[in-house]
Amino acid sequence: MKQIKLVVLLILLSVFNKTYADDGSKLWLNYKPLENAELKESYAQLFEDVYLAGEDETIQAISEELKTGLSCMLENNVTISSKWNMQSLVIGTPSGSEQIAALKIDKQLEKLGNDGYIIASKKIDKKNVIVVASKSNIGALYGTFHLLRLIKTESNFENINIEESPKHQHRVLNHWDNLNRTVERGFAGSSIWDWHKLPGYIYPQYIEYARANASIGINGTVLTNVNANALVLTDTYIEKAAALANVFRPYGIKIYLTARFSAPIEIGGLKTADPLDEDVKQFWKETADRIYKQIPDFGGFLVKADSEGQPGPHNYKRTQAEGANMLAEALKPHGGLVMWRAFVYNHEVPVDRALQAYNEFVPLDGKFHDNVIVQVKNGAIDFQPREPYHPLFGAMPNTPLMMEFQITQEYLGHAIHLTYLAPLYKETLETDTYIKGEGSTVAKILDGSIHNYPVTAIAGVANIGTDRNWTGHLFGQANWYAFGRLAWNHNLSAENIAAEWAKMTFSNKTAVVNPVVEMMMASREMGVSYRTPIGLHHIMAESHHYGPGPWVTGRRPDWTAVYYHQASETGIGFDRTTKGSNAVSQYPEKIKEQYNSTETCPEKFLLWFHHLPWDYKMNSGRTLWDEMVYKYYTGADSVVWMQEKWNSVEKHIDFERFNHVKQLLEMQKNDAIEWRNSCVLYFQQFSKMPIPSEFEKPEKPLEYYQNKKRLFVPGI
Ligand code: BDP
Repeated sequence: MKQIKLVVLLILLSVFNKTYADDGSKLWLNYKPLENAELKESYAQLFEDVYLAGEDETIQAISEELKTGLSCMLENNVTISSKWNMQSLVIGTPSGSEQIAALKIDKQLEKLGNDGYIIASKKIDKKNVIVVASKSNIGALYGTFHLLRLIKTESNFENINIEESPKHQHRVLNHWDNLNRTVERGFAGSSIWDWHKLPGYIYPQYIEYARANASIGINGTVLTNVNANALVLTDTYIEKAAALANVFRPYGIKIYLTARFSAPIEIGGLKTADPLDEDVKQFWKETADRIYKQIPDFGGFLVKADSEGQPGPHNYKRTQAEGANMLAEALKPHGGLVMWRAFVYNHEVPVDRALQAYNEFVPLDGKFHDNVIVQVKNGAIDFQPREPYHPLFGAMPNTPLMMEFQITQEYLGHAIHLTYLAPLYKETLETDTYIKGEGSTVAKILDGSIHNYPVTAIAGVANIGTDRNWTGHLFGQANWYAFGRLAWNHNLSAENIAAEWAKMTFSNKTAVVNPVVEMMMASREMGVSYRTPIGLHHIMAESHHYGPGPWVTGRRPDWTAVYYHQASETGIGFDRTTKGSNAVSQYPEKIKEQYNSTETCPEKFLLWFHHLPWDYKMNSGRTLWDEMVYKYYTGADSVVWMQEKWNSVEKHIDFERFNHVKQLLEMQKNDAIEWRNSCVLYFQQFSKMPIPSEFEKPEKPLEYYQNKKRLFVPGI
């Protein structure tokens, strides 16, 4: 009680003490004054006068960002002018400025493309300057954000020479936001899109959202849920979406909408949505025309069809390609893109769910129109804490594929657990498929270098809502940030991104950066260990997917846990080998062989591909049962390690953010113990083996955990 009183008192103090209170609302763009006084002084001289060439809305956005960023971080008065006057910072394009044109960097910029840029030390009229230049104003905006990041992270500007260009053309957030402002799998409040007040009212948050995305290179946003509502395609909603598009345009962000396949029936008054029906085609053509009238740079449609009850071409015995192509034809005259999801599965199809997308899509390779890209989740089941890469990557050389990652932590502790996802993203991106010899990583398939895809893209399911800190958990911001950074450049390391984010969010002090990065880097593996070690998957609680549920059974086997873990007295794991469901055979030969044998299958995927006896010997020398228990216990214990790390930063950061994370870590610790106890007790019924004596016994019996109900969990 005493402790709670103290916490409340400290919170009150922090709220009233403006200099300390930080609610995280400014994200990584908080532009606090630099801590290093000497550096601040020298930067202040370097970045006092800016020549910013050009004058459209993007240039205005650059100007605003520089004014705020430089004057806050450097505590100086920055002057920005559109005339060359021997300033020391020069920003713009060769077409917007004689001085930049005179640098003869056109070819270099051309090579970097529209979004690429350079930041380099140059001489203009014999004056040493730092130039941020691009072919386009949007590229100059990206370069400006990079420059501000370099300042914030206290980088060296001497003889600077940076060249940047993105690895994917389309770097997109997917919002699973409904028109009533609920967010499917959203844990950070309501949807930030206030459809009721649009188009009349523009929240400042819309601009902040655009700035944050542009700062990490995101250039597209799908506003609505994949489980779509056809109403968004009516004029009333298009007008609302257009208002958002207007806000985002200066920041280089295009909007996309989700297209409900049955919209011709629901809002078009037709009797069918058959993609080969002429009236249906006409409906979509007119719909596209109506959208482009209001949103001339509309990005296109994202479609979930024939999955989890959503309508689709299967309803008319048509293929996924026929469905996608019909929409592509409607968008084609306007330059729009169809992002067609490969997440197609049905419990009535009598094969392992992991096989279904591949079986459905591979025969259609090359049959999609050139403005269709197929959006594939990182793994074949569903955003699990760990999955092997989706076998579709590499299997469709003639159809551009894009990645769909989840940023929102549906299966990784919602906005309560600290789980840094860049290691998960990197694990998939760096997997070698060997499809064209060694080095044929998933990343290289996505960026087009393996199959020469003409369109390249990557999407992340957003974790953003109306919470003051945007993502519920402050560290959720790091996942938004890391997704953007990797969408721009998949070669960046998870660790460097974490350090960059920590510096921009908290401080450049090593006493902060080091522990924060260590926590972040360990957090995903920890989350896997206390939930689904050794390749276990889909054993979470029903519906909300937050806590443990290895006991979940039900009508649809593909939505139960018992279907996936297959635990019995003889062993545990899903046999996907050539003797089982044969999912291994969807992988290229080399990978297939590796996964098919227990000798070579990485232990992290063992129970994903193999059903093994409880006394199977692991590399550690332990039995499978002991190893599993060991993982559950050490995983849960490591949250305590994380708490200690976090406590070490207390004296270096503001109380408000410190306490926010501290409270959540305590919840995470208790949840991790619940996962551990539930799973160990549940599986022990089958293994009938003891918990090794070095570990404390679970406090409560299995029934206690089975009966624990969580009500009104958000995000459903
Ligand atoms: C699952 C989610 C569900 C989504 C579905 C999807 O539980 O809410 O609608 O993915 O991606 O992970 O369509």
